[in-house]
Amino acid sequence: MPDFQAIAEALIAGKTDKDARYPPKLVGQPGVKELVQAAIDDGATPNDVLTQGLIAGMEVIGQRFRDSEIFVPEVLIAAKAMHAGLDILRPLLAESDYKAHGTFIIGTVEGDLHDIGKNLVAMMVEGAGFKVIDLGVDVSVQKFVETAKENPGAIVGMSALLTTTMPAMGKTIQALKEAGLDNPTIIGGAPTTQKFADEIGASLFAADPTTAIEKIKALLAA
Ligand code: B1M
Repeated sequence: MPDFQAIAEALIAGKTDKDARYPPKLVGQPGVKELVQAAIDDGATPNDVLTQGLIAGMEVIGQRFRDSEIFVPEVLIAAKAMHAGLDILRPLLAESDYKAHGTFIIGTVEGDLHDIGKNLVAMMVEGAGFKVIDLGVDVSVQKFVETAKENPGAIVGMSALLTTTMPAMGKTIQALKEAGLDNPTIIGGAPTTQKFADEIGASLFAADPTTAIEKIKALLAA
């Protein structure tokens, strides 16, 4: 019987593989890598391993992070464990009839080099079952527009940490409209607010990754 719960628990604990030294209490125990492989060997579909193992674990991480029960390092460690599992699943998912929930383009806007929060959002959204295109930092308006054009319907996510770079979000949304693109947009980052999102015409605002995922899913379901 595939043990999805064990996969989720290993991910939450940040146990990537058997040889990992972290967390100390699980030294020598199988990690996400071995547990994902075991589930596949036991006949589980890649989709079930993804949704009931990896995504289920990342959901717990997201909720604990939002409730300030855990902090950035724990999220990064869990995301590393998630990637150990995804490395095994990715080729299998490509061969199967698995469809991602959608495509999520994300970048830190022009002039802004802060990427810690942006990376967390990218990892959590990927962990929630989306295909993520991470454009990195200091992303030009043009780059966002080009990528949106290449990915019709993809959600365009923008992060900004500086009050001086927030206006680039509005410029990007304006440029998307001028290019005739109707990709939904979501903004976030410490200085941004729902009020600012409304002013610049963003589809969504989220203060944290879990809220971002909830709002994106609700938008796509509407
Ligand atoms: Co910078 N910096 N920094 N900095 N830096 C701030 C942001 C600042 C508040 C510090 C301060 O003065 N108190 C200040 C901004 C002031 C302002 O604009 N009002 C500031 C400044 C001024 C600067 C420089 C201009 C400093 C200088 O050179 N004079 C310079 C600018 C460089 C540039 O970008 N062009 C600069 C540089 C840097 C470093 C390179 C040294 C480094 C960045 C390293 C990196 O990111 N790789 C850095 C850092 C680390 C910070 C602080 C200390 C931490 C930011 C951070 O990573 N937070 C920050 C002060 C602070 O916040 N205490 C500061 C943790 C991260 C998890 O949170 O990014 O908010 P956050 O992401 C959250 C949410 O906001 C949300 O989810 C995340 C998880 O909950 N979220 C989204 C983020 N993006 C989202 C997108 C979404 C949805 C949610 O949808 C798409």
